Amino acid sequence: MAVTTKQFRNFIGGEWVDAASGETFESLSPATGELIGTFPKSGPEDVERAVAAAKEAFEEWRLLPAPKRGELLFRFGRLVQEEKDDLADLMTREMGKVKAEAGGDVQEAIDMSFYMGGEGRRLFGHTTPSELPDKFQMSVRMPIGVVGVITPWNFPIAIPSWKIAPALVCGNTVVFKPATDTPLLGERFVELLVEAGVPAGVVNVVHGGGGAVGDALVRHPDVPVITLTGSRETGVTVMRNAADNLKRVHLELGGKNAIVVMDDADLDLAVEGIVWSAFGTSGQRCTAASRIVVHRKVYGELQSKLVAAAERLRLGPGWEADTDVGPVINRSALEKIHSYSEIGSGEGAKLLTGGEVATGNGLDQGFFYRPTIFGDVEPEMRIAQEEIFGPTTALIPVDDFDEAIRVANGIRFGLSSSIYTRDVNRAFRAMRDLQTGITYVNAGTTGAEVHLPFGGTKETGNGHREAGQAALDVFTEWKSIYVDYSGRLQKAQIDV
Ligand code: UN1
Repeated sequence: MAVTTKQFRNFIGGEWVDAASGETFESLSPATGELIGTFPKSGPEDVERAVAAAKEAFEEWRLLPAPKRGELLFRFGRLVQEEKDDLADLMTREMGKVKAEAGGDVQEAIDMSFYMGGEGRRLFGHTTPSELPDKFQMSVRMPIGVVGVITPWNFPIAIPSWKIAPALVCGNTVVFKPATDTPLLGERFVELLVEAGVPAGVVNVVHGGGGAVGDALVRHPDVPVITLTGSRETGVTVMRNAADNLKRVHLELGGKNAIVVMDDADLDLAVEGIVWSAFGTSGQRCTAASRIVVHRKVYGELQSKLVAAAERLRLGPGWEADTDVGPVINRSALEKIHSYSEIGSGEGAKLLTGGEVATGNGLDQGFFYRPTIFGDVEPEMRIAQEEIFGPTTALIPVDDFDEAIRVANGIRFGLSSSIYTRDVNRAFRAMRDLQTGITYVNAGTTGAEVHLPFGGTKETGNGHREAGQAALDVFTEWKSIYVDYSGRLQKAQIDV
């Protein structure tokens, strides 16, 4: 599919507009360097206008009955369904992931839109008896206001939907800053919302960098909620800068996810799960398996099967049908990933395969990195502690189950984890003891579904979850309402 290259704009208060500065930046394909489009390089002035538009639109939007807001998400979900193939094609070009995965990314947005559309007829609160006679009480969810949405490039359609769909159904308005590596997908997302009938000002898009646009959103006093998926470093900065206004900050940050392989595991199944979780999306998922904690009894066998499977993976552009692994997002990602191969070798880990930029067969035009496996990794090594966000994984041998759990937990992050075992007791202990927001049994670390909470413990975030019912807690404020129908003064909290 040929993408028509053109100049794109911000969307503010229902109008497509250039950045106040008139400056632009380019989006390039990580597979070929092809120009995807030119986008406004916005700044605080553009954010100011977008926030003002969103603030104004909030007054009507919050009063539209929630089931009607939900219907709009159903319409949006259907439009995304119709456009799925084109969006997936575009994603292979702008972001790089392989076509089937791109389809999965778009499908998550469809699923989330339908799930949150249905929430328009629920948004349940509680009723509960009063301690006094002739008195009624209930808790209700209230919209909060303007939500600042800052999204990454790795799930360029799915992640905006995880944030924007619940924000809207709960009655908030949105200023959306898509990642600078995938602005066209962000743009298409908003175009479809507009086509679905979102009123002017309810969703605004401001393109540009985190320093200029993201920071202005985070500091803006009229944006009470910030939701960010990004790096730990960005999360810390966002939280710090949002503190002056005591904002609600929802953070979904890094991972260093472990797959534990016990001595009783089905090794072929484990190898398939590891290959998919470590090298799918070129390892660029927060949920990617970047540590494999293996019982020594099966270490040798698992290692050789895994290396053979990794070496069979074919690198190429995402739109080619036989591609297993696409490019990484940009040059600086490629350099960072390679620097960790050097760090791993320097630390004394054994490079079993990969460890180099992939060239030949046209790969030189893009940012391709060979699937990389390190063996004999010590749990404290940097390659076993730091998020690399690329197709690199580390095999860590252990002697028993307790050590496996200790090693798996011995990191600052806590997003996803997995255990391969056929022992039901071990499986349940792992479900209890792995300190992550998500745990899989006999499956890899990726593949979270939209109707369960998504997020992590420890420094993966700040306690919030997105997706499922949990997302509603990010985008609503609880209000408790007491109605006294006794017709007399009833004093609560006083001895009578
Ligand atoms: C992410 O990488 O930030 O569970 C999201 C998964 C996907 C989402 C990953 N459904 O791997």
